[in-house]
Amino acid sequence: MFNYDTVYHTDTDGRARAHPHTGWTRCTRKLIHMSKEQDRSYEAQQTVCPYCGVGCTLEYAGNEKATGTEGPVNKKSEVCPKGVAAFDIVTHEGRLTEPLVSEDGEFTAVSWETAMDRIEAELTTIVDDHGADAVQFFASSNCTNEENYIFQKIARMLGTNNVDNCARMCHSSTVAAMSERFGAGAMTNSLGDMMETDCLLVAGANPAEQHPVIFRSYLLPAIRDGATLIHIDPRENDTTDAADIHLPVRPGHDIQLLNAITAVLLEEDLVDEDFIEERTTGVEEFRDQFDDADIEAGAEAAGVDPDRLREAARAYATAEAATIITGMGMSQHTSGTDNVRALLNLALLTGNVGRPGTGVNPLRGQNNVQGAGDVGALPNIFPGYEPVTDAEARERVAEEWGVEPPGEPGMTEVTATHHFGDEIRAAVVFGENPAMTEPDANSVSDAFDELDFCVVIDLFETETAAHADVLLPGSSWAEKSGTVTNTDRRVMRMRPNADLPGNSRRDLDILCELGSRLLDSGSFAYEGPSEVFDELTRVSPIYAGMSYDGIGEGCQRWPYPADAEEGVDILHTDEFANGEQQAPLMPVAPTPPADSVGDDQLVLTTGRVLAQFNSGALTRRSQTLTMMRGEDVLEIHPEDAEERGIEDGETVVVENERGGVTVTADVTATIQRGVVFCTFHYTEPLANAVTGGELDPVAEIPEYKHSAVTVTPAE
Ligand SMILES: Nc1nc2c(c(=O)[nH]1)N[C@H]1C(S)=C(S)[C@@H](COP(=O)(O)OP(=O)(O)OC[C@H]3O[C@@H](n4cnc5c(=O)[nH]c(N)nc54)[C@H](O)[C@@H]3O)O[C@H]1N2
Ligand SMILES: Nc1nc2c(c(=O)[nH]1)N[C@H]1C(S)=C(S)[C@@H](COP(=O)(O)OP(=O)(O)OC[C@H]3O[C@@H](n4cnc5c(=O)[nH]c(N)nc54)[C@H](O)[C@@H]3O)O[C@H]1N2
Ligand code: SF4
Ligand SMILES: [Mo]
Repeated sequence: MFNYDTVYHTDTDGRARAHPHTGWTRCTRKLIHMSKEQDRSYEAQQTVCPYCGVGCTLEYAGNEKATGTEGPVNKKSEVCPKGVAAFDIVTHEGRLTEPLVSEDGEFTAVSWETAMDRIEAELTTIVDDHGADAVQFFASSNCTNEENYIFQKIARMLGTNNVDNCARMCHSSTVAAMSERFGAGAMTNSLGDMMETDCLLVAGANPAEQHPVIFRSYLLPAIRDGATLIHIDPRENDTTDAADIHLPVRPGHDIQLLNAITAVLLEEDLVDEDFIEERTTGVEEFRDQFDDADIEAGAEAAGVDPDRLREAARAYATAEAATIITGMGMSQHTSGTDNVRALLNLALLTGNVGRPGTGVNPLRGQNNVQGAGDVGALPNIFPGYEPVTDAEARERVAEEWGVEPPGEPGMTEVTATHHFGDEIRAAVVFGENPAMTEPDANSVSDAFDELDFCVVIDLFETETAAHADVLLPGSSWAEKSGTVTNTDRRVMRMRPNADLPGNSRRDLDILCELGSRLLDSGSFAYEGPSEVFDELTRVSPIYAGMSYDGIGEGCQRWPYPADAEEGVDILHTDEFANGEQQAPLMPVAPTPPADSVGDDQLVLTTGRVLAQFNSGALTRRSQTLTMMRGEDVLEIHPEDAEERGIEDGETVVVENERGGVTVTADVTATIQRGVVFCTFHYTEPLANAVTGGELDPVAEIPEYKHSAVTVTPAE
């Protein structure tokens, strides 16, 4: 099926490509030897990788490189190249080392006292004049549970629920759909449990590149053990290389595809009647909706071969245990919540929930995007996913904080940028880069200039930091302690491996000082992260039974009730997380994407590659990772290229009414006709200059995966 021994390779034109499955392990070894000359004698302590949500543990290895340690996830100490290169940014010469204030567009270094005085004065005036809802708080999925907990505590004690994190742009639609049906939005099963599966339905995710250690250490072993891999993705990528069935869906047409699979399950009687009877409601109405379903037409509308689709439906339904893995290809659409609802129907119809090897498993983004949500850095929930509208939950929080938080949900973060300069007068941006990562980025960038006041806490002068009135130098992953929660709900501890550069400060100290100045010092006086974690366990029921010491070098998994001996591995076994025994089956009708595609236009879908991470704030500054993948390309099908007179390697212009960018064409048949793909990791091309600001109506997630564009050779 695939050659496990092939190594990472570079094209002759220097464009690096990660090889499927293995490239990175070999490459990792090579990277360790490629380290810089100077050595520093930092302390080596087990901590958690700052990049993706897999949660590999690592430590300082000397020569400014990290090495994997035997952790709860990476049991054999394996890490991918990003983990190995994580020190490149810790010791980077571009790190912010002094607080900066902007005067007439120029940053000047000031003392911490001066910077904090300015923040206190400006935010206090704005809250006095316009109310606390005039401030938007951007929390950080790259930062710890304790930092995010304090951050949302500041917002809520000030009197606003306007706090959100980039989970909004990521799995907010998945969480909305799963919470609605199952009562919890997180992975239903554990990573270890995935090795028990007989079928993996990977929908709109590319774990071979985006969750490489999960792919290599959990999914590949299951596949090699005979599990069938079905990949629903408009492109062929490293995950597809290991797939038995590839369904190259047209971007934005997943509901047609999933409904056609559903129709096959019903038509061919591939459903689990006992499970449906015991654990679901609404089956009669559901069946009625599919009575006249035209499977062939559905498959064709989705752009896939009906026979392959039937094969996929049979493989998923007849497997003894089948698991769904879902990612951004599903979630990042104006129909994102509906896409996931349609996916959930498959699991419910076939009884693939609540047992080993089954479930619906969103692979989460950053090292603490799961935790940022768990601790309440979202506008509609308190720590532990208790709704802000619930009076009892507000009282429980008030008991701990001495102040009752507001009961109206706050603004989500993309919507907030649409109100910069009117309802929203100030922003506090902690460890996020929205001026680059939000859709229609040129407009977002302009919107930042409409604010009366903007504070950014980051490691570098990012694209967002360029709009700050005060820019504070925070601490990197290697300089902090605290906890993070990985994709399969495991809380793990971070420990420092390096000293803070210059006058930078620990993020937790910065936030506690901010809280003390804006509110009262008593509410933000903590000995350190462990004391914050203790408070979190009192406020958040899902963390109630955990302890900072108890986590140690291992992990604790939520839900972990106060009286339990350990956390729960598989959710929804006897009843769903909302206490219901049954979940509703709900038909979903397709809705068109926001951008309609003109005759001469192509559909741009965006995503990621192995060696770069999100806005690239960290990875573009890493010498080693840039050597692996230093520039973006636009994948375009040979026939689409030929029609436009575009040659491989040529510069092309990608544009629509929102903006235009230039990028190098990569003419390849791995992308389907009519679709082009690039990443959003680079400032040039800034992919989000052309993505649109239309949002899913339920979760307010943007449509990063479907933009109508024209592609022409550059003059
Ligand atoms: N190397 C690396 N790893 C990362 C990150 C990174 O930037 N780099 N970022 C982290 C973060 S924040 C996240 S959220 C995760 C995301 O991890 P993934 O969900 O795997 O991320 P994407 O690459 O955005 O999208 C996945 C796939 O969706 C496909 N796709 C595009 N449009 C559609 C569509 O309409 N339908 C379907 N079915 N598929 C479609 C794309 O071709 C792509 O292969 O990765 C995390 N891990
Ligand atoms: N076109 C397109 N756009 C997308 C997506 C897509 O698929 N396509 N995906 C979306 C998704 S899923 C996501 S999650 C977002 C990501 O969007 P962002 O969260 O805005 O992107 P990051 O690059 O992860 O930004 C992290 C920032 O935090 C800083 N940072 C990192 N660690 C620390 C720390 O310890 N302390 C402090 N103070 N700062 C720190 C970094 O320097 C960086 O500036 O992008 C979204 N945008
Ligand atoms: S798989 Fe993710 S967590 Fe593990 S080393 Fe790579 S980037 Fe870090
Ligand atoms: Mo994400």
